Amino acid sequence: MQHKPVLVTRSSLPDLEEYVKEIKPIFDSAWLTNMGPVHQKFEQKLENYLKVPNVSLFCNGHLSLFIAIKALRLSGEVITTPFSFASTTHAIADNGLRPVFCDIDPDTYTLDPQKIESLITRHTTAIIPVHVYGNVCNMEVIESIAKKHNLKVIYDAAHAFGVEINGEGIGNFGDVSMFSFHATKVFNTIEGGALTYRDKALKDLLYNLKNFGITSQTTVEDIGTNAKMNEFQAAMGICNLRHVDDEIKKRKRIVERYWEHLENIPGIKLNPQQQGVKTNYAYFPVVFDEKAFGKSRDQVVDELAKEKIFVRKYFYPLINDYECYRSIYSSKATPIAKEIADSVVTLPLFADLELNIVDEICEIILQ
Ligand code: T4K
Repeated sequence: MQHKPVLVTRSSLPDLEEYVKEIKPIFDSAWLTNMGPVHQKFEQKLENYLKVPNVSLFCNGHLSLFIAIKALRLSGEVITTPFSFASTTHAIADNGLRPVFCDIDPDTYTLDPQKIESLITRHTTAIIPVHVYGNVCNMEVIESIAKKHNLKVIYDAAHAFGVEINGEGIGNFGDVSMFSFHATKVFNTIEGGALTYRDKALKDLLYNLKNFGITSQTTVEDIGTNAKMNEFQAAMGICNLRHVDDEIKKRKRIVERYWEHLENIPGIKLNPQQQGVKTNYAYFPVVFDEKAFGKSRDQVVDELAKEKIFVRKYFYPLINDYECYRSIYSSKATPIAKEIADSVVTLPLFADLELNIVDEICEIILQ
């Protein structure tokens, strides 16, 4: 085929002139970081866009999740999903806590709430579910379990920027939600992340924890870290926020095209459209049932690669199969997650992906 290599995603960028205009005041003032005026302006704009009362910005999604866990003073065990990016579990383990893996729901790939309660022990202090691919977790059941057992809930909403449920911003649920603004996400600040939460009292603590725990020039109250979003990242965020709705519209068109080709094909399972959910079309996962489809996921990946289409197996391997965890855990304990991890690919999806490339991708898959 005549096209350039097609990767799983491609960062959305504003026009160069637009970004230059946005960073000009940073050059004029020489205030580059440490929660400057652009950072503050962006934080407010995000509160509006995400329809949440409080946003705190960070240099990336991972450190924001790490700090959320620290801020809630969790201890002991945390129930989470193995079907995610490394960040989710690493943030728990790096806080000195024990991740406890719960299996996932076979339709949404999010934590299966029916399996949570049997994993709760007297050491459990929190649940960290993931809105994986932007699919919304069963928050009602998760939060009723949390309430019953007095557990905190932190949602890893890295994939869920702009997602709403029944008109409400997804960042309003649980104790805290974490968003990633990495270059590969629907909305990016180059690198970046944010926490959203209803409890205003968290604001100062989060501010201090991302700035070494410093509370004044002569007081350091906590063992914090450096996780501040700088002014150039915030400026990129302000620019990209102007265009994100258009980007999501373009993604929708691509997703619809994939559906036109791949719906109702035996052995192919597409990502569910959830009722009441305004989605952001973050990823396009496809699960292959080798018996019904006739080819395995890995064969499909290889065939596409021959045509310079480089899909990704998000999220394979499962986290409980990672070298750094597998001596303590077994993926046999989470069989549904294992099955999905072994049979899923995420197809290329980004705003400027041409529809004829989508047609080609589907043609190769269906041949
Ligand atoms: N929780 C969840 C559930 C997550 O998925 C993530 C991140 C996090 C937490 C942590 O958030 P951050 O700390 O990252 O903010 C990528 C991303 O680096 C990572 O942010 C993301 N999840 C994960 C799912 O994907 P890789 O190692 O697969 O990225 P890489 O470099 O292979 O890039 C993938 C494709 O993206 C490339 O083939 C082309 C495109 N790309 C990449 C970069 C770096 C661009 O177009 N521009 C770029 O600058 O992890």
